[in-house]
Amino acid sequence: THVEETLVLIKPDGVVRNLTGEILRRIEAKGYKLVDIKLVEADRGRLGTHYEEHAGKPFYEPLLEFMESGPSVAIRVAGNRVIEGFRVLAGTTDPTTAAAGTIRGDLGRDWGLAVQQNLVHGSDSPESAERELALWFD
Ligand code: DAT
Ligand code: MG
Repeated sequence: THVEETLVLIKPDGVVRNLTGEILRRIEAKGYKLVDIKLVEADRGRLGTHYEEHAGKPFYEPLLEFMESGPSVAIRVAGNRVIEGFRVLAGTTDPTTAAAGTIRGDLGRDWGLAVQQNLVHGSDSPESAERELALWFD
């Protein structure tokens, strides 16, 4: 086994739609452990750093505005190969075409909403996980 930690965010759309419990249920059902968890109203500084790889892209500003629109739940999650595994659980970025059985595929809404409203974030590599966990947790 290869135990890792990853940063999961339940984004403002997930919180406002009362899906926090359902998303946590899926993470725990998979066998992952919740190591730390908190509700956060992230400021622009933190969000800009979090999404710095996307700075300058057309969706960057709308993405930050959306992430500032309400609280997110930040979770430190531990588990065997959890970095890749959580992203499989989350499904692909666009909920429109995310596979059934995934968080985005089952719960994401395709009512002409922007792609950024895709319920969750998960770190995409060990380097990202280390950087993002340091950014969101002390
Ligand atoms: P992911 O969240 O699956 O890692 P990403 O890192 O490529 O995806 O992008 C970060 C977020 O930005 C993503 O969750 C939603 C938004 N986003 C990505 N591509 C987009 C696009 N083409 N149009 C609008 N929003 C987009
Ligand atoms: Mg990403």
